[in-house]
Amino acid sequence: MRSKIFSAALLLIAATVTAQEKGTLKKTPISQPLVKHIFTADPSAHVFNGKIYVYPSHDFEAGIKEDDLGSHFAMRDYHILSMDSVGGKVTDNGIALDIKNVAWAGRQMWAPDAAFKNGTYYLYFPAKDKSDVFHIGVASSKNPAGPFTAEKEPIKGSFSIDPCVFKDDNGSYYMYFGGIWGGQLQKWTTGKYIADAQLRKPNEEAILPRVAKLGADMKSFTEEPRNIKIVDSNGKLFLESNNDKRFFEAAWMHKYKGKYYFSYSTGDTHNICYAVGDNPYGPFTYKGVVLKPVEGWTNHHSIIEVKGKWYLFYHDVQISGKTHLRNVKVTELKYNTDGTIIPIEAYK
Ligand code: FUB
Repeated sequence: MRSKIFSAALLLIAATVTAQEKGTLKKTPISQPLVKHIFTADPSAHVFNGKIYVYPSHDFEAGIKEDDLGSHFAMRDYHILSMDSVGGKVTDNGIALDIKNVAWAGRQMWAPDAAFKNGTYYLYFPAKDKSDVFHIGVASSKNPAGPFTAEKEPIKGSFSIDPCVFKDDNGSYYMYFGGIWGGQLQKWTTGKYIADAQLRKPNEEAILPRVAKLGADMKSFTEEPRNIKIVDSNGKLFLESNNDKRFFEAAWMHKYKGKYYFSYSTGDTHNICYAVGDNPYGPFTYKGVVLKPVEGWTNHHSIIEVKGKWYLFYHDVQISGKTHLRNVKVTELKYNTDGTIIPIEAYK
């Protein structure tokens, strides 16, 4: 009898732990939020000086009604997370940049990224200017966790959202960026901002992400942003109707065995997909899914190598159950011998 009561108690404890780990999720997650005291999203991870730094958006409840332009994502600052190893203690390094210290920015500090060159760390971040047009700003610091000092103007020629800054083996840096719908990429298809530009029709070619090489100062483009072609196995560009494969937002670039892997979110179909190319400008041939849809509308990620293993940083809404209050996570990513990525399902 005593042992029956003991077993029942154990079962109850196990069930409680599982429910706590799941948070608001209906399914069991494969990994837990890196931090729980603030909401974080869009994690761009890097290894600097042997330590892992995660540059996320800092979600908060602004009380703004949800819409297709993402008005409810009304973020106003950045906090940088750091850890010595995956699975180790995670430190929140406090406010690294506040919108009140960015002269040109009006609202919505969205997904950032960071880079290091010659003793200086650079934080790249999208924000709407005072006329509600997204541009990409840059701020610098001697410390990877900040605080960062922002330039007075956004990067000249920059637009839209979700910068990813990639350093190639020869020391060149490239910024990949863009996001449709609320990210306004559809308004820049002529190279100029067209306020009332429409989204593509289903039978039209999908809008393409952009890339521009960064100048030696890390604060400018050396060229007009170029379109990045993502093609199918026959070399054909995707149509807008191929919305389970075409680009939407959340660009990331990493190199694996000499090939360039461009990964991105498909937005309204919620996949993180990838396409592989032979140089930083593409074209990139679609290969498949990296991360299947997570709980919450958005899907966003970064892929880095740490001590010979590869990791996917991503987010879901485990803590809040609300699309605009997300939490960042990490899990191992594995390749097949042919270089394709084994797709990740974030829930068991
Ligand atoms: O965090 C705001 C936006 O949501 C990001 O810029 C997108 O990538 C999506 O995650």
